[in-house]
Amino acid sequence: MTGARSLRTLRAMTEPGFIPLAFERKDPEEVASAARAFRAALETRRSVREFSTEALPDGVLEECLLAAGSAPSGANLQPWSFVVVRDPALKRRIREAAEAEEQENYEWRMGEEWLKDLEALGTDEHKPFLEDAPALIVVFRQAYGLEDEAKRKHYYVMESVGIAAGFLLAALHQAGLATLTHTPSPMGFLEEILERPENERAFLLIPVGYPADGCQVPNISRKAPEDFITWK
Ligand code: IYR
Repeated sequence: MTGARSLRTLRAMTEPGFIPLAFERKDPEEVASAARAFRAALETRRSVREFSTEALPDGVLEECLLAAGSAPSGANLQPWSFVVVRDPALKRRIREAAEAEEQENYEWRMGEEWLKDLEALGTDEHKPFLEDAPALIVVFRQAYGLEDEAKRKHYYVMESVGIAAGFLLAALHQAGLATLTHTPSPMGFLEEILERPENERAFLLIPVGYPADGCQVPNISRKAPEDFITWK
């Protein structure tokens, strides 16, 4: 077999059974302050739509992708793959295809109510960030597994890939990078341009980089705790 090892191969190489959990117990005060610090760090994340073309430090994307790949998943089948696009010609093709879809989205697919809901974000069909950002991470979900050309069932794919994407966004933010969660739907063009296998569907397109000088973001607010948390 060439290329990546299949999950089945990895499993065959792994001793069966259980191992002790590596768990670092924090003091109660430390638990609360760690939670507060992480919350405060995440709260400063904003979706960025104006990127600088500045390059990324070496190694950062790999670290963040490893963080994403550590997410929990249905039956631990890890039904995701990530493609990092840095090649300017590929970024251009992706921008052109995304803008073609978005043109139709804004023109007729989304409808009045949707367009009104987006007004505060100031978005339109132009997506220069797809070329400006030094990297685009395309998250794919694997609808089923393909090992040695045999199909294998995957479980809770949306949940699993959503969690991995959340880990990725948090890791990139914690590393000091800006991101956008972009869904120029339908996203089938990403499967074609990036020549993905038949079991993969584009899930999310994440431009990554530094904000452009003078970058502005919408002045939005977040729900009050009582509006989204219920204690019983
Ligand atoms: N995909 C379009 C429209 C869009 C839709 C939602 I829902 C957003 O939160 C933001 C944008 C675009 O990216 O412009």
